[in-house]
Amino acid sequence: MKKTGLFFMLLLLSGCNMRVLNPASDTAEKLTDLIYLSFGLMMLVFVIVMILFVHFLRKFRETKETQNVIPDDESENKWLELTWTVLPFVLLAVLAVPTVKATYDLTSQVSGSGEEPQGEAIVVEVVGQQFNWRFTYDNGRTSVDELVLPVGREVEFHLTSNDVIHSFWVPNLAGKIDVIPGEETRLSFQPSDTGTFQGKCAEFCGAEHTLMRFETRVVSEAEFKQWLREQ
Ligand SMILES: [Cu+2]
Repeated sequence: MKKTGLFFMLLLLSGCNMRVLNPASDTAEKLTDLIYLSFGLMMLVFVIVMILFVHFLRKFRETKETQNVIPDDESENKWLELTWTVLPFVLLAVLAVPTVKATYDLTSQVSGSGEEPQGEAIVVEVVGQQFNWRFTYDNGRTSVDELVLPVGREVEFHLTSNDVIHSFWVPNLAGKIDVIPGEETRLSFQPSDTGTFQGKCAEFCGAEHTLMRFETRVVSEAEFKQWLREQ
């Protein structure tokens, strides 16, 4: 018990910085909102259950008077039964509607329709291989384990793998997307903040899977243009 208390204390003091709760793109923001919504609902259920739990513990505790009393057997209670049938439906609906909506939005954005990206979007070809990431830009500039993106511009990734299945993930910027040999998957988002964000492979892919990390730098348009010209 003491150890658990200490653990939560440390967690609190660490001011824990969770990447998925620190969105820096339009897509990541939607995902973070969903996490908060489901967490909020869970807490609501948890608190209500705990209050009822303590209430019943007190109400039905054994006292001198009730020691030898066996309460009446209640066979049904229409209102109670309705409540615990309908309430979960309501909770699930509250959770399901925004989740399905966000999933549709993101999937149409992610998998694209195979059309060319609209207007201003920049395209980055991504190749995952044991154990690094290679990024190729429109103008032929390539980089390994270093992804540079301009802030406020839609980016479209075309991803494929040279060997086994990997998964492309920058928690601050978007959800995971599988990177599959012989196939092209797509992902797009618009970074909203500048900064350096860690990306990683999120699918176990071999001995050095944990080292399959890359750095994502979101910079100003001018810095991005300059970086593109280098090399
Ligand atoms: Cu991998």
